[in-house]
Amino acid sequence: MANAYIALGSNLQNPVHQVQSALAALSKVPHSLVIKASSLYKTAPIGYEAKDADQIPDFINAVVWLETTLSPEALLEALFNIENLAGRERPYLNAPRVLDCDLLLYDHVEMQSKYLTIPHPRMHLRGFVLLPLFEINPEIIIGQHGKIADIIAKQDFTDVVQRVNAS
Ligand code: PH2
Ligand code: MG
Ligand code: MG
Repeated sequence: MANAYIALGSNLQNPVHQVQSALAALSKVPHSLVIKASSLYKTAPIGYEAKDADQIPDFINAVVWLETTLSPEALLEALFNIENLAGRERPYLNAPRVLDCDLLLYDHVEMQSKYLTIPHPRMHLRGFVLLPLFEINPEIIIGQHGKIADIIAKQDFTDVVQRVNAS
């Protein structure tokens, strides 16, 4: 069994519902078991031009810990299927999305291919990933970036991340 961590994000069409449906879909991925899911977090959109940022709706984000015997590639395909079932379209890079499912970590694998880079290349910069990930496993190490607690301590995410439930 490998330990995989998956980030969920939505900022269209009832994001809370989208993320909860994705959680339900993840619990049905073959050869896999959900170990833990984080709370839902309401987060300000990151990575948009300042002139556009106020037109981009807030996101709901969460992170899920899955045990799986699927390969990283097979798991990625399962995530694409979940995104597509939610009606995900890809009109342009970082477009508002019904559902984004990103594979963050897969055991201690470090790999780079056309479709998949693990650890996710920007996860160490993103409060909307780091805080839910820390909530479900504070021992996480993110490749060469090191311990999650140290990464979080060096940055200030208080303005971008707000926990919206405690389930
Ligand atoms: N995803 C992005 C870009 N920016 N910002 C927030 N708050 N949450 C996201 O999930 C997100 C984002 C690209 O995947
Ligand atoms: Mg993403
Ligand atoms: Mg994605």
